[in-house]
Amino acid sequence: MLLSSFRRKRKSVETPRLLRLPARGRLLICTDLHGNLGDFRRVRELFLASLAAGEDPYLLFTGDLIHGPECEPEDWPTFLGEHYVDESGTLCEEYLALAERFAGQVGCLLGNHEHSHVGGPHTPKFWPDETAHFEEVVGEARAARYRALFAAMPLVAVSACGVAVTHAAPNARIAGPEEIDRISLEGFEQADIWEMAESQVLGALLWARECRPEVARAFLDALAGEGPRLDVVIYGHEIVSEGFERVGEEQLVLSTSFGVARPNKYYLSLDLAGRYPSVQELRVGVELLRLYP
Ligand SMILES: [Mn+2]
Repeated sequence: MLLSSFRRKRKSVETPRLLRLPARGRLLICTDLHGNLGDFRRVRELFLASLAAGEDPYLLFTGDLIHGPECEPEDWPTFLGEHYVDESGTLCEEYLALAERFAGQVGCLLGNHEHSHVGGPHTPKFWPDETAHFEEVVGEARAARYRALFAAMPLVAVSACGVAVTHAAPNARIAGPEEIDRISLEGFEQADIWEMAESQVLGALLWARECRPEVARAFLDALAGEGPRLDVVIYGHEIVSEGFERVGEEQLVLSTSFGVARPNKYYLSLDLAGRYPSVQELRVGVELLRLYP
């Protein structure tokens, strides 16, 4: 009996949570947008320009496309960088259109804010319950489409160029890449959000704000499994007011949009056929680029 229910559980894994990126072309990485439609459109423009230039780009968002503030410029806290008004619904529509038109060339990892709609604890960042607020604003029909979109999002991306991508800090203990594919999103609605970052494995991947270098190293080794070696992990979730921060040899925290002043918004542009043995190899002006030069 136990074995059959175990098998059934294993068989119910229908959505791969580990995204394997192409082995060539350009990888563009954009972190937390939180409903900033202007920044989304700027990123889309960069992707389309790269496509037109024949660079064969893959555009990867690291999650938290949605949930943003709605306040007047005079009430805007200065520590949140440039003022904008949340347009999460329109951003979802435009993301869906882009991902459909360029299937296999555009992707998005699940963030803790998307997770709140498909099994995660509701988030209280801008509203007491912004998960309910967002679904109320867009209406049930659109909310159902967005839930289907979020439920299919991968949790981790890997590439042959030595780079992995996560939503939050990779403070997770895994035995191998197959463990990522087995992660279930459901059943966390009642979880305490303050405990999520400490819980394995999903909670850490969606909520952890930091990670010790040796934990990141062990995560990358386990994640690579029998595949190409991984040396670098890129993520957002946390705001870096300067736009990016290198942590040890392995981690790069990147801020493309939310909470950052316009000149400090950075995205990443990588050569998927290249090789990145350390975050020290990521150069400002080459791989680390300003969203608004
Ligand atoms: Mn987040």
